[in-house]
Amino acid sequence: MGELQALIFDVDGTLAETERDAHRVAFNETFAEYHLDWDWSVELYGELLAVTGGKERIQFYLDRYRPDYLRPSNLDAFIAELHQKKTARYNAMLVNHPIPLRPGIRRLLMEARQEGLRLAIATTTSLQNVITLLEGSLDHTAANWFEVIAAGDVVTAKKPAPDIYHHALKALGLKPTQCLAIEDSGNGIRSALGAHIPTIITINDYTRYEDFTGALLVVDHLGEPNQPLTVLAGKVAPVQYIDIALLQRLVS
Ligand code: XBP
Ligand code: MG
Repeated sequence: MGELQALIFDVDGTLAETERDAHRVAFNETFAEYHLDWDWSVELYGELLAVTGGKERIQFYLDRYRPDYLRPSNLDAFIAELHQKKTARYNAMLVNHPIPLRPGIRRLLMEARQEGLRLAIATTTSLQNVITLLEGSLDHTAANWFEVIAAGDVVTAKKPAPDIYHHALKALGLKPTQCLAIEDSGNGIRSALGAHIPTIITINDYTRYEDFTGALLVVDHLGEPNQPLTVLAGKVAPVQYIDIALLQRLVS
């Protein structure tokens, strides 16, 4: 394997717990605004997360759970409109109430920058959502910390397809083995491994029982000196937190 040159981060569930209390709420508020009797409970949303991408998730919900819904003839355009409104609500929510980053994210990003590692993002969420999250929760300049932000509809096939990671690799001009992906979900790891990028997983409540076969390491979070991580799978000597030296060792 080549020496580690870049870290590629997933966003939702990896950088911050954005799904349950932000994306889900923004979807529901939008549905209410349109007087739709669609209400995504915390539990149902866990099932809907099987499909990545907000527009694709709405379509999946209708197909799977609402055969009764009388579809308008321009359903795709209607879903796109709903999704645009949802994105606006999500962004307003994050500006007013920034969501904390998960343990170890800020520390690892700072260390990566210090060590001269390149940074990128590969996500199925919309670009504006990523920028708002980074600026509100990390630093007002943080969108510039990432050389590549591969997001949303920049590819047609979203995760678990490998396209978004291929896109990021091409933009970085790196081989997969020179990179490491940090993901939180089964769809995420399938996408990264599909592009042959070694991957570590930080689980969360929605993803903890998913299939992470092929992960270099599965942990509950990246850890901090005062908040040790728990290793769930993978061969690694006992550690309190994941740092760049450990990531270098993992990929070498
Ligand atoms: C997670 C997703 C996204 C979000 C919603 O993305 O699947 O669809 O749930 O965002 P990630 P949009 O790859 O970062 O885990 O509504 O903007 O699609
Ligand atoms: Mg994710």
